[in-house]
Order: sequence, then C-alpha cells, then structure tokens
Amino acid sequence: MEQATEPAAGISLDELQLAARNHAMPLEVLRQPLTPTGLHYLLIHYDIPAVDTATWRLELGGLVERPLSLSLEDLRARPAVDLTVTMECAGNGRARLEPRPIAMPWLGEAVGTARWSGVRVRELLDEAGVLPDAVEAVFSGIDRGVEGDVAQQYERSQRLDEPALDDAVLAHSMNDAPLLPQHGFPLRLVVPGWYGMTNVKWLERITLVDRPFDGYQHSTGYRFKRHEDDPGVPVTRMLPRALLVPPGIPDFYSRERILGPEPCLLEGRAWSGYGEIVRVEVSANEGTTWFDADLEDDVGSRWAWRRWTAEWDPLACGRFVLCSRATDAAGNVQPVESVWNVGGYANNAVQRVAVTVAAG
Ligand SMILES: Nc1nc2c(c(=O)[nH]1)N[C@H]1C(S)=C(S)[C@@H](COP(=O)(O)O)O[C@H]1N2
Ligand SMILES: [Mo]
Repeated sequence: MEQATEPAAGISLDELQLAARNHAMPLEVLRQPLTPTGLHYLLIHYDIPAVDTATWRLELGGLVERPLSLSLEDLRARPAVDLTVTMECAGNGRARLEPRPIAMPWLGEAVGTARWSGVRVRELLDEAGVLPDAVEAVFSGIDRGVEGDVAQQYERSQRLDEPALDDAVLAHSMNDAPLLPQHGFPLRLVVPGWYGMTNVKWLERITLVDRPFDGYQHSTGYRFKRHEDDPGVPVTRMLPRALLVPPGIPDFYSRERILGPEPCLLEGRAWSGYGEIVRVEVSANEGTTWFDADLEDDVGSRWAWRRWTAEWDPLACGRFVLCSRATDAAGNVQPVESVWNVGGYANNAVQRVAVTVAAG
C-alpha cells in the first residue's frame, strides 16, 4: 500500500493535491470551544458525491427483523439528539514521520470539534430488530474510488458490542445547520472517541452482518503495521493529544513566532478517545522540563476537548521551543518522539512551536 519517502525528497505534487483539497484547522481557532464549521478539518478519500435528496434514502438491512428505508424528511422529523465531539484524522501527524508514509501529509492540525445532531444509531437498530446472529453493522457511503488498486465505495463497520455505539449518532446537522457537502450531506455517522475514518459520510446503507467485516478500510487501511508484510492491528480510538495556540505573531513563510519578553498566557486544548484528559504539561525547552497547565471545561461534553492555560514568563530574549503534553484518565501520555508505522497513523508526539522572544 503506502510507500514511504525520506523528508529530504520533499512533498510531491500528488501529496500537495491531497493537502489542497483536505484542509486542517488553523491553530488560532483552538481559542473557541466549537470549531466554526468552515474551519473544521476535512478528509475526503475520493470525490464529494452529488446527492439528490428527492431520491436519497437510508436503507437499514441485513440481519434484522424489519428492514428500514428512511428519507431525509423521515429522519429530520424525529426528535434530534446532540453530540458534541472532537474528531481527529488517524493520519494526523503523518508528515512528521521519517521516512514519511505517502498519503495525506498532515502536520498535526487535522482536528475539529462540532455539535452533531440527528438520530441515535441504537434507536434505528432497535426499531429494525437486530437478529441474534449479527455481530457488526457495516456503514456504506455513496462515494466511490480506487485505493490500493481496489475499486470500492467507502465503508467501515462497528462491532455491536462497542460501548461508543450507544452514543453514536446518524447526524443530519452540524452546528445547528444541515451538513455541508464536504462533511457528508445528507447524513453521516458520528462515533465519539474514535479516529475520523469511523465517521462514514454520505451514508446510504447500514447492513447487519454475522462476521467481522473485511472491506479495504479494515483489512488494508487503518491498521498499525510495523512493516509491509505485518498484518497489523486495527486503528481505533484517538490517543491523547494537546495542541497550543502559537503565541505572538507569525513569520509569513516559516510561521515561526515572534513575541515580546513580557509574561504571556499560553492556551490550547487537549483530547483523548480513551477517557478524560487529567493533565496537560507545558515545556519551554523542547521537553527537557515540564510544568502543569490549568484545565477547564468550557465545552461540557465528555467526548470533546478540554481547554488548558499556562502562564509563561520567558525571562530572557532568544529562541524557545514550546511543547504541550496531555495525559488521559487511562494513563496514556503523549510521547516526545514519534513512533513510526507503515500507514503513518496516530502520531501523537508532542507539538513543537518555535518562538523568538525579542525586545521592542
Ligand atoms: N464516505 C466517506 N466517509 C468518510 C471519509 C470518506 O472519504 N468517505 N473520510 C473519513 C476520514 S478518513 C475522516 S478523518 C473523516 C473526516 O471528516 P470531516 O471531513 O467531516 O472532518 O471522515 C471519514 N468519513
Ligand atoms: Mo482520516
């Protein structure tokens, strides 16, 4: 599947093409609890499909007593549940790996937090009556493409005993407005705590099956592999990550920061799919020493990021590398150095922000 290349080889035009279609979230937007819809990151494997809502239906079938076929109007007429979720692409941080796996070259900002509204997955499963043999639900998108020489439609499954499925939503709205085309209009799956690939956009079908689904995005994509022949293990929930709002002002090209010598308030957000964030630490010397940040909850969802702040006094002029590091309730801590895998997934090594402190 993915080939790897040394960083010295540079970003190819193919990688640039992916990066220009799929944008990240500007870090300064971390100041806000919810990401403005147009600034939420995007990842689209193939094309954004054109959907005619007059004919579109969600079909729920396979191992159920009563298959369902629902129009968008049917879904919108039901009482909506809200789910505020921090979503992150599993490839976030990939471009910092050496050698660099060839796919969407994310630096570290492929994240966003949104309020998704729609119908609980469990509500529809219960209505359809899942038969005892069923073990997984397969979610199929309308979008088609070729990946690893395999023509396919985008599909991912969830085990029926996955606890996060109890909170999962089939969302027709994002931040109180109908889904935008790029975010999966008319309907998408949102499974809280899992990496982005799980949240199938442009849904057209849910199929209950009696064995683990082995479509491309499970058997080949989204697996942690140490080498090409390693069968690997599946990528699932988000590892902890803290990001900080780069302080001061940026240099246009390098985006290195310039700021004055007075004390400043560093702020950012941290999240994990393995439990609440219990600690964020900050370093001003590239991870040699750390001090604790203060945590707060201004979003109010257990599936969303927590805000953190830390007062920093540079004490002297010069160049500093600021880092932040998150720990979650399950005891996962961000590593200072990246851990490589073939697909370049889940690289949650700490963020480094170079700043130059200068007088006047
Ligand atoms: N049908 C479909 N669903 C999809 C994708 C896709 O390409 N097709 N991309 C997945 C990936 S890899 C991610 S990270 C998220 C991105 O969601 P967003 O673009 O709304 O942020 O959608 C997921 N759902
Ligand atoms: Mo992704």
